[in-house]
Amino acid sequence: MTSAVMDQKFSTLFDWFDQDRDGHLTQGDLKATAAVFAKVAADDDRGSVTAIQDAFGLWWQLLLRHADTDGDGRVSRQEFTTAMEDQVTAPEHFESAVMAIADAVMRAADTNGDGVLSLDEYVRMYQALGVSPEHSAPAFAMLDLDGNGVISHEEYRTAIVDFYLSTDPASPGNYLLGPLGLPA
Ligand SMILES: [Ca+2]
Ligand SMILES: [Ca+2]
Ligand SMILES: [Ca+2]
Repeated sequence: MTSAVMDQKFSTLFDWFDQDRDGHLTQGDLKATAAVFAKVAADDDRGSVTAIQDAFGLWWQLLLRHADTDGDGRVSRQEFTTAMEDQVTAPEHFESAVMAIADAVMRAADTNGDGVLSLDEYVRMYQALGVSPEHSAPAFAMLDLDGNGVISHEEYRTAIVDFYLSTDPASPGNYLLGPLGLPA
């Protein structure tokens, strides 16, 4: 199933992953993206870094297998969007490719180790990923579903699931990467 909202979200994700901005995704782009996510983790946090690299490696393998139809090792925006909807977000792949990254990044971003993300921790995490506080601070308030001032592991997972699976244009998880420029 496809929708304008999903296309918009995966197109935003494509732009984020296309690190060399040549309009195609390659293994190099995914490795560079993994390196950006790994920057959220402290230098001595090898466990999180390895988990992030492994999950992006799996993500690339799924794209290569299902999206790179002409076998040139490059994935176009349209191929990416289709493979995201049909394969990467399929139940058998979603945990190991997508949730594994979210879990590792959240663990790494929780610098005081209390199991939840404060506004400071959240904003710092997204700054490492290149998202400005101007976007991440309002997103924090929306993702804090119970309004207790911190984002729990459950709330963060809900946001990730929303972002990847919800076709609702008003879903809070849509704000995960900043404004999507959705049509009014
Ligand atoms: Ca590229
Ligand atoms: Ca914390
Ligand atoms: Ca909360």
